[in-house]
Amino acid sequence: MLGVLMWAGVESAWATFINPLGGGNGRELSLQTILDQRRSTAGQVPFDVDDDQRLDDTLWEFSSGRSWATVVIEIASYADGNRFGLYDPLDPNRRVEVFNGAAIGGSRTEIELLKTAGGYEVRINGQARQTFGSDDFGFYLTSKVNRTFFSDPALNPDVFPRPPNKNEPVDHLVSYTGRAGQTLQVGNQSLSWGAQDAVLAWEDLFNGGDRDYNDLVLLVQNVHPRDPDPVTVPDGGSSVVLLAIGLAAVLGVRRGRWK
Ligand SMILES: [Ca+2]
Ligand SMILES: [Ca+2]
Repeated sequence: MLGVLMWAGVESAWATFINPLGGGNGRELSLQTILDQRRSTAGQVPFDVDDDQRLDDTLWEFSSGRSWATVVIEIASYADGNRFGLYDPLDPNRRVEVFNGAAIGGSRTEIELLKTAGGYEVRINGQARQTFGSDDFGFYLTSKVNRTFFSDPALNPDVFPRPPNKNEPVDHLVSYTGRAGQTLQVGNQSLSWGAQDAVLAWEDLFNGGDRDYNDLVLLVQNVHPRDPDPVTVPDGGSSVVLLAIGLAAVLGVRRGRWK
């Protein structure tokens, strides 16, 4: 018998709470306002930073071999020191920096992934920088005070100190894929924000801080949340299938924690 299993990624079943006041005691623009001011479909197509979150934003894939990352806005007090990049989920210490602390709104970087004999070579603006073990990757943010937060909350060092989600691992990233024909205005650039393009919005403070997710907002084009990879089980694998069902149940329990 040949069983095919879906690898169950650990992901949240519920949207991540975003402070609607926008942080800075209301002096900063909220994430909703930031995106409404820039999206071409504002006033025509509803968009909601809570309801439209991608709940499967822990791991990603490129939609083809080449992608572009653009800084939409950075309004954190750490803005001049936040660094953003990709990490290898097989070894989260294997990272590629896409933007350093000097990046500002409109900064744009090309990312390529090339299959090689030894794995997947990651190139930044044409320069080989790192080799990943698979074509899946996560995103990370290293804050000005050298805290690194990952798109997979399970890797993060902090928990929310108060409700909602008190004592649960902090989700520092909320993500939104776009829709066909939609664009996002970034400075004088009008960039596609379609179904294969994602806005990534980060909270850069340990313990979730003010939970406004407007500290670093990026558009990464030509990506999508990782498809669950089928795992082929060899003949006689029925016990493995049962084991995997048990594992899925355990993961389901873990997932439930992250409401
Ligand atoms: Ca998330
Ligand atoms: Ca913040």
